[in-house]
Amino acid sequence: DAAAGEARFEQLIAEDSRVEPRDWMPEQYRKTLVRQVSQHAHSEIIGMQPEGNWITRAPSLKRKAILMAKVQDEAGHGLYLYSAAETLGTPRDEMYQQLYTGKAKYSSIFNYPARTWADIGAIGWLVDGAAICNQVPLCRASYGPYGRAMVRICKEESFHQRQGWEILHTLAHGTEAQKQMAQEAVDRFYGPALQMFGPPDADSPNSQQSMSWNIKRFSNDELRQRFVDMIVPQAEALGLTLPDPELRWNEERGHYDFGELDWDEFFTVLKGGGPCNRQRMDHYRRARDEGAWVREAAAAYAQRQTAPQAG
Ligand code: FAQ
Repeated sequence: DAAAGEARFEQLIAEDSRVEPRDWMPEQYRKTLVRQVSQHAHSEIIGMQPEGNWITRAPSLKRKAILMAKVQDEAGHGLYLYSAAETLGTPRDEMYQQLYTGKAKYSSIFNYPARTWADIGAIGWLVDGAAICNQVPLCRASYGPYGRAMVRICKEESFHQRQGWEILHTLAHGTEAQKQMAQEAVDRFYGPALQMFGPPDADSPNSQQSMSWNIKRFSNDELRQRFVDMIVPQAEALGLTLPDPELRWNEERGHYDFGELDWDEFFTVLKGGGPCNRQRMDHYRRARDEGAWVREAAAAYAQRQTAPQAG
């Protein structure tokens, strides 16, 4: 009964064990997870667009093959995150519909354009880097299917990050113009990448509850700090600078201090006013509309396979 289910749920959380699809869970826990996991899935799917833009223009056959594989990985991540979200009882079509109508969010970062080849490097290094920082703790999320999906996703993201770092390293050690292109890409993506961790803790309405349910393990600001601490030495190794005059080592805290981010810009992007929000959604809707006949044909074929044969 419900009381026993609730007690067991509380016990699972207290023991830091896993909640599985058939276990009783509070409605709000279920809702929080569907929100976070489906928005995470949408981010992977929309996240294919900035890099997809460069597949036909990658500077060599080898780089093209690598980029294609990376973008395909993002599609795969989206699909298994939708599968994880489905175990919570929301049909996949409903989640697609929420993205299609603009009701569901996806990560702010994918509303920025990839203007140059160096941006592909910056996306790999900073965007995948931020994704790993945020997602490694999610491997321990209390909801089993989400945590398990994260394990494989994180392995692939680590490879993606090295791929981006290597693009930037090559450019940063190339001609003056290439080095400048790499620096400009880092200048453009640094702030938006730091905003992927979400609003500051004081403006993060979901954090506290998600942390008490062991979905999130660290607050938005804690993970943002961890990311800054990680990328400063990496930027030095690249020979590039991070565009923040307030960035400096704080001996007392044992962390890097960094300047306030442009939160007005962040909330504008969340409300649909970023540089590419419109383009990303138009493209998604067009692809979905144009692919409708494929889904219908596949469904009709599947039905014919299971229906009793005539004659
Ligand atoms: N963009 O109360 P909180 C990737 C929303 S990585 C847009 O702090 P929460 C890999 C938030 O949803 C990117 N919206 O929320 C890749 C909430 O609104 P809601 C995806 C944001 O959930 C790389 C409101 O603000 N990663 O795709 C953002 O506790 C390269 C209040 O915020 C994930 O989704 C934002 N940046 O914490 C792919 C990771 N930040 O839903 C392709 C899993 C916050 O109430 C190429 N998600 N909001 O309407 C999480 O860890 C959490 O959901 C946070 C937000 C940390 C993102």
